[in-house]
Amino acid sequence: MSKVVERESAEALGVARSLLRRAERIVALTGAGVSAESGVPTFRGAGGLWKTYRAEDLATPEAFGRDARLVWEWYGWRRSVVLSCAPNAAHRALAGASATRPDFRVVTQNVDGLHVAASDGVGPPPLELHGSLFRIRCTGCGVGREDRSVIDATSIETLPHCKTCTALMRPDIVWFGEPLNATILGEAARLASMADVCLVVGTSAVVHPAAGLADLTRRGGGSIIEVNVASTPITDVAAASLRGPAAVIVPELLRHE
Ligand code: BJW
Ligand code: ZN
Repeated sequence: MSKVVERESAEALGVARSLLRRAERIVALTGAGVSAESGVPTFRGAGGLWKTYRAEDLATPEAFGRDARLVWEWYGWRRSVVLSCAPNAAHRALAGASATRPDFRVVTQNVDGLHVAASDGVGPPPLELHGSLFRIRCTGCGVGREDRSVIDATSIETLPHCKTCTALMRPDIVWFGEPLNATILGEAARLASMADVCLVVGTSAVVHPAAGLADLTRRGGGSIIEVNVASTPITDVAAASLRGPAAVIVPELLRHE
């Protein structure tokens, strides 16, 4: 098992930087914590969405089948929160590394679009494992589109409907119990398996299959570097675990990379 080097130890940043310097292929796996300093609520922990809302009532296909209006009301609110947020220094540092290093890819569980906003179309696009708050998809014919409009959740009739077949649209987000897009997950797994370093930022690492990607790097002989304000199931297997806010640590880590 890899030796865990915590942020508090003087070596930690040095070990992480040296791993990154030597690495040819890097995958950055991010979660809600990377957007916390942009003002986007996380899911778990103090102030997390699942403290106030039940995932079973809002983020499952069954919940949408029971009460699509309620689910859309919640997603309308989430969209309005995120629309008032901007990428932070961690998103920008990851976008910069992705644009300048040939084999640096960002894989995110986040649906807030802030990695895409930070990359501004430069470099390979971040892989969004769990979809996007700003894409919607038809429950009838499956057609999808970008959508940033204000959601009117007064009634089922006022919700977004398909321009092709008139059926109800849904958020293009992966809910609990739904499979991830096979092409996106396959590409993420390929990148993680081949990576020399998996840089895991701001995720509680409990939601699968995303949480298993870092292990693919380790099983392929690569190392894990973790950046988080708290410990997670990944901490024990990370070669270096840096404790602190992503917007401070990530730019520091990638500055000379
Ligand atoms: C900071 C910070 C700062 C804070 N700086 N850090 C039992 C065992 C194993 C698996 C399962 C099981 N039962 C069910 C499952 C499967 C299930 C699952 O994994 N459940 C577990 C919770 C137990 N997975 C699924 O259902 C997935 N699908 C699937 O498995 O399909 C199989 C299938 C195949 C074929 C046919 C049918 C099915 C789908 C998972 C979809 C997850 N969706 C969500 C909601 C999206 C909706 C939305 O956004 O509205 O995605 S859940 C939620 O969790 C969201 C996130 O992407 C995901 C991960 O959360 P994340 O990003 O880690 O956030 P937090 O809040 O948990 O953590 C934040 C972290 O940041 C913390 O560590 C903080 O310390 C840290 N932090 N501030 C640095 N400033
Ligand atoms: Zn349709």
